Amino acid sequence: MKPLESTIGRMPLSLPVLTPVKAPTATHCPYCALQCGMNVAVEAPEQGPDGTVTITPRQDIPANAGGLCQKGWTAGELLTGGQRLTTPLLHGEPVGWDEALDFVAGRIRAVQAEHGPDGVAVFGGGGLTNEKAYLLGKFARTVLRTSQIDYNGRFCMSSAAAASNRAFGMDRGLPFPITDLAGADAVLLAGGNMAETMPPFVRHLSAMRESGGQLIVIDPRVTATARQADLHLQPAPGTDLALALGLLHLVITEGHVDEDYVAARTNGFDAVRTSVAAWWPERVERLTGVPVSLMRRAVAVLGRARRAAVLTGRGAEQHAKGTDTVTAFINLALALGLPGRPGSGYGCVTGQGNGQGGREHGQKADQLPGYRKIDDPAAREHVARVWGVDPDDLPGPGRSAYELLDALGTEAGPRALLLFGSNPVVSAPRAGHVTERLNSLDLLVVSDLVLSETAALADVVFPTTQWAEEGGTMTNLEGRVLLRRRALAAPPEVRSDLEIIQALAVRLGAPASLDPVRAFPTEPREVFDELRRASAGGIADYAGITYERIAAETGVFWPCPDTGHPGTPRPFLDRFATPDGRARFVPVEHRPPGEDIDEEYPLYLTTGRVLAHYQSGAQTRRIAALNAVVAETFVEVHPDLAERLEVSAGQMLRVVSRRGETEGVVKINPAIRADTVFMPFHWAGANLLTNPELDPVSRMPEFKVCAVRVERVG
Ligand SMILES: Nc1nc2c(c(=O)[nH]1)N[C@H]1C(S)=C(S)[C@@H](COP(=O)(O)OP(=O)(O)OC[C@H]3O[C@@H](n4cnc5c(=O)[nH]c(N)nc54)[C@H](O)[C@@H]3O)O[C@H]1N2
Ligand SMILES: Nc1nc2c(c(=O)[nH]1)N[C@H]1C(S)=C(S)[C@@H](COP(=O)(O)OP(=O)(O)OC[C@H]3O[C@@H](n4cnc5c(=O)[nH]c(N)nc54)[C@H](O)[C@@H]3O)O[C@H]1N2
Ligand code: SF4
Ligand SMILES: [Mo]
Repeated sequence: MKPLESTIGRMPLSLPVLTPVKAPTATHCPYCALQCGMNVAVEAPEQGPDGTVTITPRQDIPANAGGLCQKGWTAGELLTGGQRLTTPLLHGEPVGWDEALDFVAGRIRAVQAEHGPDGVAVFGGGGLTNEKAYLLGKFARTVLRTSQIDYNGRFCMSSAAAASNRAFGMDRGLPFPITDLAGADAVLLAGGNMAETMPPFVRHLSAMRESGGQLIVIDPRVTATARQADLHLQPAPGTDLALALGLLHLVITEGHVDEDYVAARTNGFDAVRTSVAAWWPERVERLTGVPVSLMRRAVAVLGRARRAAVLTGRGAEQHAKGTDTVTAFINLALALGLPGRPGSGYGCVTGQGNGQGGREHGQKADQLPGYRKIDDPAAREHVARVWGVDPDDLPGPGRSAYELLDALGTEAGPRALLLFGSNPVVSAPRAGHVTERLNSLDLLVVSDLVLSETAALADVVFPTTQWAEEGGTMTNLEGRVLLRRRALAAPPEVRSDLEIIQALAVRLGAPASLDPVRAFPTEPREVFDELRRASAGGIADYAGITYERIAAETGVFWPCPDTGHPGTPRPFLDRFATPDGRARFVPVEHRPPGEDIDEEYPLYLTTGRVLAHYQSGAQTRRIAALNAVVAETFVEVHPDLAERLEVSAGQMLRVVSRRGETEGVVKINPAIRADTVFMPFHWAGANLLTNPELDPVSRMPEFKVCAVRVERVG
């Protein structure tokens, strides 16, 4: 492994040559799950970096209908600048593809000869197209035959997914079109800050408010979204579960339960009714800090609403009790009779570009394509038949994302890692420890478009194509399958992830029954046609979706079992996806965070996002216009805390947790709780502090709350 400095200094500086495919091309933003539609126009000179890419919003995609955020507007900058990778790197040195691929294949063979198939692990991402996610899972299970594959979605919406599966038998982020929100009388948003994380989303909430609907936001901070709310409930971080129990208690005592709906469409309400009896409002106020009067007003708004939605974001979900917290919000929605009613429901606001599709097609440790379970014999049989392998040869479930990273290089853990589409050195919890684990590997291979902090540690880096240089499908937060289209050619020495997977399969040799070239196609459409067959009959059934239909119909909602089927915008209207068609109430209990504050670490740290930057920042920190907005990490503190520490805005603050320490510029904000500090995770630092305690069901780490102390620097 090479230290960061030695590889960065030798980044290849050759610049891409732009060749127009067709301009403008209708495609979608490379970043978040809103998947805003955009037109990409390319003006391409024969040579050099002077080509310009112009991005304008599409009007025909309902999620953004003419809007984009600043990340979308500036997304073209990484296509043309000198910031991207343009040749493979071997120990930091530019090399040819054959040399890099041969090296990787040789090392994989050596590691597996010594440590068995599970000696090699794969880590994927929710930003990968459906085709990439699918082929990566197939490659891991059939060529590497490893059980050790998981992805960054585990850090994202996995708690909401687990809770939705438990309650509805299906996890489709929003089980209704986003435009339904405009017609609601009330929306309760727990732990989401759409004004910064999905600005065009706010149009749908504003449309609701303009026609008399009310927005209720639950967030410990007064965010840009909370400022637009009719009611803002500001609980202590990590106390949403108690708050949701308290709200349901009030729904029951104030007579707002939709008894007919509960009787006709659900099971298990009696146990939940009993379990929330002890969560009277005064007790909840003591625990959460939310005044009883505000809880009552929120319940009155929800109880009055004819149509309403309950939504959760990462703020409520990224906790060691995230699955139970989301379950408590789903119980609330069910008691009010919302899920499966036209214009109403519960939804998780999915985050990454393909956060929805990325969790359906088999890059998850416990999963096969079509949202099938890898330990289900019928699922194994079906998928093995499509793949042309023996079901007994498919590995079983592997480790979840953090557990996988934590095991790397250990006696029992994998010795090699292939990583596609994630930057865990910045984004994983307890990132200092994760970096040590990555450094202890015999082989680290990273496929990326830029030299991310994680790529900088790799033995081999593969430079990969970006969104506007490739085709494929992305499934947005509504479950609508969309087409990513190629607007320009990639630089000559850059290959797509599909090409990289095929090249490795050819070198490693697929099982005897497979021809690696045909089993791992590089044309996205060919991969998609196989994915359709692999998903057929599964929960996330894409069998009837074709590229032609997506283009003609501005997206198709899954499940869509055959080409004559219209797709399913609202899957729960008649029945839920459970065996008896009824939704399940599940009793849950509040518990404190994995790590509570004490004398030594007296403050809560919570982490999240700012508008101008995306995720680990690997892409957006390389875009000048976005760095001009926010250039460095910061620590948001209440004025009272700043006064006690004798710091003022712009000075440096050290933040220390049981796992590590970091520094950030002081930002004073009277709208944060005085017992809480906030840091964005777009720069290395915040995650040196975070607590990797995992949710027992979803294996989601506790990103949103840990105990810290802060000190003035100098
Ligand atoms: N600008 C930008 N947009 C993005 C992304 C990005 O990195 N940058 N990433 C995309 C992705 S992958 C995702 S997952 C989404 C995430 O979208 P959001 O869920 O909106 O994002 P976060 O900022 O992580 O968290 C939302 C809010 O949770 C609050 N919060 C913190 N702790 C708690 C708590 O205990 N309870 C409650 N109720 N709230 C709490 C925070 O104050 C924050 O305002 O954004 C997507 N869009
Ligand atoms: N403290 C804290 N930590 C968090 C969170 C939080 O709220 N707080 N949020 C968590 C959440 S919700 C998420 S989703 C994760 C995300 O964190 P990461 O998984 O690190 O996500 P990105 O920064 O998007 O990393 C994607 C990487 O893949 C590259 N890339 C983009 N597209 C492609 C592609 O098509 N192919 C390949 N090969 N590479 C590509 C990008 O350049 C980038 O380096 O972070 C989590 N970490
Ligand atoms: S909201 Fe999301 S999809 Fe839309 S432009 Fe911004 S980052 Fe891109
Ligand atoms: Mo995410």
